[in-house]
Amino acid sequence: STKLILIFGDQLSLNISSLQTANPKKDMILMCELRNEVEYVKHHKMKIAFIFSAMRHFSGTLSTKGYNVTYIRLDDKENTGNFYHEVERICKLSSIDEIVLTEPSEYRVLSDIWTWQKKLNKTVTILEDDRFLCSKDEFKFWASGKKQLRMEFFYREMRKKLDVLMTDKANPEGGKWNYDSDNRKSPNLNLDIPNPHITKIDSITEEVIELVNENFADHFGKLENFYFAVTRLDALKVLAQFVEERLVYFGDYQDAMIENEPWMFHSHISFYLNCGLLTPLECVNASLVAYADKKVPLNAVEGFIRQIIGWREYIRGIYWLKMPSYKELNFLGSTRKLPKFFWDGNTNLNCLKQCISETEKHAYAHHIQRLMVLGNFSLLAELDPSDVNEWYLIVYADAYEWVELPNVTGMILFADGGVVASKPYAAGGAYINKMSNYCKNCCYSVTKKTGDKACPFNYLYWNFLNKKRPLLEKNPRVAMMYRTWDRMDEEKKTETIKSAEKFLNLL
Ligand code: FAD
Ligand code: DLZ
Ligand code: SF4
Repeated sequence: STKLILIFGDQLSLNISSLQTANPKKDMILMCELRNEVEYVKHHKMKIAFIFSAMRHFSGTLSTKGYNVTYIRLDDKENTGNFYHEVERICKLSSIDEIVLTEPSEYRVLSDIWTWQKKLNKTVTILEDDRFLCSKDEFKFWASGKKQLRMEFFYREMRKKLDVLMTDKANPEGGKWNYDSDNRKSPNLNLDIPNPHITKIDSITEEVIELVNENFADHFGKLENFYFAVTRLDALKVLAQFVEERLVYFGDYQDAMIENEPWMFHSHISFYLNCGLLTPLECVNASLVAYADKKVPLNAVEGFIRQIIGWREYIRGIYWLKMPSYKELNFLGSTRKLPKFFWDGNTNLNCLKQCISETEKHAYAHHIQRLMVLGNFSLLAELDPSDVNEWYLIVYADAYEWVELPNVTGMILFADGGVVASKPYAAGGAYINKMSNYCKNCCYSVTKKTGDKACPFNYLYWNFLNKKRPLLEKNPRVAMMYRTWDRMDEEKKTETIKSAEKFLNLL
């Protein structure tokens, strides 16, 4: 019988489970560029170009390997614009007995596929995505019966299971599971930060950039600085360069931010991990080799590995454990619409301006910018979770709902009431000032607490805690802050709330 194997834009891995079932002589592979996928949220121009170019390169690789690939381009006349209708169209044109696919990464797409078998009257086989190191069932098993789902404990299980950085079955390398306390160095302006890896644009990417400019000119983001690897070979080069040049300081400066230094000592591999050009274990192993060769310290390798086998897998586990209801959560009842400056960077808050303009330029911002600047602001300004989720899904080239949603709803907005984070990641300007040099070029004063010149984070922080008191007071990790607030004199409290209300009303 003849199978139609559908490969999604984030399944660009030769060893993906669906392809392993393929008989290259008989079966058909289908990949498609779809208006619906590009426009259901209006993705960043650079993200669309990256994914389309990587898809086109991957389909080329498949053809070279002898597979029979049907690749539907965005501007193909017959292109219906969505997965179901493309599959239906191919089924009408060719004699297909069965549809086979590796489960899509997003609930939105998976729940649609559940209806296909009936509509098409053909067998639709959905295979597990074994590119992740922890299966959905394994995560459910780990989560069952637990009151709290803390990443740290999940991570330790993963370390043991994968036998990574272990001295024996039970004990972690160096005696500690986590070296985060070493990983909070303030930025040092004399740091020699390596240049990022920039992949040369080839004719395929050039064509795609033109296509995006023609079709999606009104989408957010710039397209002038295309730097992405679009093949596995080039993605491996990005990884190698990271391990060689940046990993050594990955831990030390993990939380540091410097104006006009978007890349810092991060790895910039999330794009490739998430679309399938790199595998998590090969990234982990590359860092372990550097550690074995004594080129990088333990706090760097441990920190890096924790992000990949810990955070990344944990976030995906939470997504599948909690969907579809997770998407609707709004524990704090926040309803403010996203301010316009998220789209144009036109704000006087220098930290936000920097992070937004870098996002616009690169479809990338590093973790602490997403968390402690953009995320912290979204939390304190009580922005509507669905607006914030949509923004993050649009603007980052590594964003797919499975990874974006738990980070936004759980990690930054506390909209899940504490599934992912044990307390809201709220902070005043002092934190941003400690970890960055943004405040030096800001028209607000980070040391002022109230009034027009004061750093908005300072009064928004207390205003937020005060307003959400009924929901947060019982949390032991926040209780101390309420005692500090209660000790403040009444005049200062009134000033704080007045400043916050004035600022928020102008948003
Ligand atoms: P590095 O700092 O070098 O980290 C190495 C790798 O660890 C990353 O490539 C990534 O695969 C993984 N990782 C680290 N932290 C996380 C995390 N919290 N969740 C999942 N994986 C993690 N990451 C995405 O891949 N897609 C997203 O849409 C996304 N949205 C985010 C939204 C918010 C509000 C926050 C706070 C974080 C988000 N992250 C997301 C996580 C993290 O910020 C990015 O993975 C990281 O910035 C990517 O850059 P890098 O490859 O240089 O990461
Ligand atoms: C993100 C994205 C975009 C912008 N375009 C496509 C596309 O045209 N075709 C495709 O197969 N995939 C695309 N993707 C990635 C999909 O959103 C991703 O495959 C889903 O998240 C699968 O659940
Ligand atoms: Fe941001 Fe406040 Fe610093 Fe300005 S002073 S950069 S608003 S933290």
